[in-house]
Amino acid sequence: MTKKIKTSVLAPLVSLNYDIFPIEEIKFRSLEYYKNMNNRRTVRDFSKRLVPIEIIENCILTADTAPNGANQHPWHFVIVSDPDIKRRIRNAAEKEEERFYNSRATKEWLEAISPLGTNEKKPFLETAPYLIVIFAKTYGLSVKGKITKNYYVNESVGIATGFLISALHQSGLVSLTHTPSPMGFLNKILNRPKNERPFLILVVGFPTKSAKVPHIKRKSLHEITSYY
Ligand code: IYR
Repeated sequence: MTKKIKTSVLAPLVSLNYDIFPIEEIKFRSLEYYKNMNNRRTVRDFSKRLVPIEIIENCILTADTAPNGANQHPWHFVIVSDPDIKRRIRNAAEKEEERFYNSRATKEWLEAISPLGTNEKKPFLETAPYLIVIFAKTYGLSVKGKITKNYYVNESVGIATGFLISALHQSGLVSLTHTPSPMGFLNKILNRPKNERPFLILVVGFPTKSAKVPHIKRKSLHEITSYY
């Protein structure tokens, strides 16, 4: 037997705001979007050029439109532009990365990332105008300390992060997903509560004029799909 939910807790229904395009236009739009996103590259050479905070805020509002478990929005975004905080994050991240590259990473892992040419030095954590530090709310915590369950946290925060990366790219900025591991130092530096787990650092700004990216290939459709 299905459990009855009190109708008073159901959200009221409103009309869907949806543009109907002719199918040819949908085809065109899908291709244009792909071509645009295919130009996105993860960048590690950031210039010092500043970015108005409003652009970052608009992109974060886009991230907040992501589908998420039980509409709980289990995320928190910390926008870091303060040079002192950026320096503290860089110092802590480089400490972890030194351990990663010199002992923690397996030979297999180091081989897998060797084409990217990365190392333990992370100057971009100070050069880029913004670090958006994304936290996942592993559970809900009210001001009174009441704990509630959050649903599909990883999926939700992953999708929101994807929306954010897409929004930044569509706006004309570049980004880098950076995940020093472990990232617990971010809670301390940024004063975040214990129910929040650092998900990743998104480094955001403009590339330097001479920025280079690794020569990588996307997969072909047949490699990543099957049909029934
Ligand atoms: N976190 C390290 C190592 C690293 C790991 C993966 I998986 C990458 O795709 C890239 C780097 C670093 O940022 O250098």
